[in-house]
Amino acid sequence: MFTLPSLPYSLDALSPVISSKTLSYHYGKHHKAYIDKLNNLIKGKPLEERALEEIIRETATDADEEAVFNNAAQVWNHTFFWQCLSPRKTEPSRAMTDLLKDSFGSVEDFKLGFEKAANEQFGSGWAWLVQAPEGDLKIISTPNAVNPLVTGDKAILTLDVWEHAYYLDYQNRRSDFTAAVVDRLLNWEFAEECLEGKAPPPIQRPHPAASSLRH
Ligand code: MN3
Repeated sequence: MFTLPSLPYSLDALSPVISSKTLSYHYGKHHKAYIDKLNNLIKGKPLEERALEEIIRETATDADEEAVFNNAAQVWNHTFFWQCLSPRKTEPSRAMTDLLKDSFGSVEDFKLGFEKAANEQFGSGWAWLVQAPEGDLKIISTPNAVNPLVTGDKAILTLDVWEHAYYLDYQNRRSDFTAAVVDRLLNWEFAEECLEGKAPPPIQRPHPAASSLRH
């Protein structure tokens, strides 16, 4: 059984950019619901024996397992997303700054591109900073639950742009939400760990013996 990982900060730590009310619903209701649904869907099936990342990769192109994929990927996405946010202001390291300049022209151009991808993702989905297998950084957006485990890229940062992520605080003003998060909450220290491969995958194993979710 998968269990809800603890948040890396308190529910009010991201306020006012993300209110404690939003975070309590987003983490305590939405994220938890994905975990509960996933557990129910894989109960008694071979998939129950697999690691979360394996479940995601194995069901990504299987129309018969669409519900499993959607819930498993959303479990992964949210666990990753919470780590991409920091109550304490962080800045890209020199090495990260150089990479961002090489890929996007400047840190500011990255931020504008990332916000654009987040704002223009039609309907529910995610914006991502990823590292392609060739090593260059890219901005991508994905619909619904799709994530870089499916595209074959390494996730560095993400932003959830499902309405449940911002509607209580910003109503229809998604671009105000994305600008505030990019300006004040992005966790560049976590991004650096992801880039260097030091950050553990969000969730290692599904089983009780090793089921404390790493974050
Ligand atoms: Mn969400």
